[in-house]
Amino acid sequence: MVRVAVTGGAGFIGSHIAVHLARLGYRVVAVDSLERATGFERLEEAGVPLVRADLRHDDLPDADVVVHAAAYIDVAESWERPYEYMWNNAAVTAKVAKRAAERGAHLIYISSAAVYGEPEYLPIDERHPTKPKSPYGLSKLVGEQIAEMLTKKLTVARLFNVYGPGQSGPYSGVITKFIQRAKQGKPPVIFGDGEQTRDFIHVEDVARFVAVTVEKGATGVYNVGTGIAVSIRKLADIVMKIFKIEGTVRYAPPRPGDIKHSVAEISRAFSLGWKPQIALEDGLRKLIDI
Ligand code: UD2
Repeated sequence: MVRVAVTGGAGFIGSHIAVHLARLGYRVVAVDSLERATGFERLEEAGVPLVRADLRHDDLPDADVVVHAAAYIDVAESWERPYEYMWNNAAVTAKVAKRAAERGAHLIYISSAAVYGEPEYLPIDERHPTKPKSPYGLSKLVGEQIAEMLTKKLTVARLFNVYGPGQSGPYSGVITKFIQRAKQGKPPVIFGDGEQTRDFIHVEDVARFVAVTVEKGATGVYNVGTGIAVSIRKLADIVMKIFKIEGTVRYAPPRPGDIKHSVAEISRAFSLGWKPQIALEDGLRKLIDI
């Protein structure tokens, strides 16, 4: 039986990946420091074992496939704590990649569209220049590069804006923020004019993508998005409609350092036989009861 270790396995994205792979019959172990874990209950419900390990200090459990999803993810915080971001995201990836290579394991590195920085053209394909705009983006890019140096059995998944059940806390994205307000009957707060666009991908579609790469042993760099650009204003309209929110959207000053547009070119991921299955409205509706 194929053994899979998912680092950050008790986090938002990692826990969805771990549970999905376990349901497909892989022997999954989640590895997590529990420093910022939010997906602990999801693992428990699905019966996925958890190893408490901080990869800055501890070793990785033995496995045939390593999904490396452990990272700090807050762009703003990365400006305050650049050293911690480089250590936890980039340096730890060096350790994970070396151990994976020594064991002949397939490494799937969960990266971010943040490696691209300000888009030079749209949609963003995998050949787009990588010029991150934040220490966070740089830490993920250096993670990619050191992993490429250390192992050939590598898949890099550059995730666009991920949402879904279990995203919570101060590090959550715009969808979670809008829904948290909607649940209190409050309209969304839009930073800037709301004309900025993003590519929102459901976390279960991300998990399905990872499963395809595991199953096929597919290596290389892949964008993981939907290929659909949605403006923040349109997102606000959809959330207000679904939650039947009265009143009007509020506007606040633009967030410093924000990029204007982001949308993925996803034909490479398509070529593996994967495609996103959850349309944005359906994904949002599924969050109503949670
Ligand atoms: C996402 C990732 C980030 C990085 C980046 C790559 C999240 C949480 N962050 O950042 O880790 O990978 O993509 O490009 O997934 N906004 C509002 N109102 C709010 C909150 C946000 O208008 O209450 C706007 C915000 O100004 C931005 C857009 O919504 O224009 C998306 O913001 P975000 O924080 O969800 O994600 P992003 O794209 O900055």
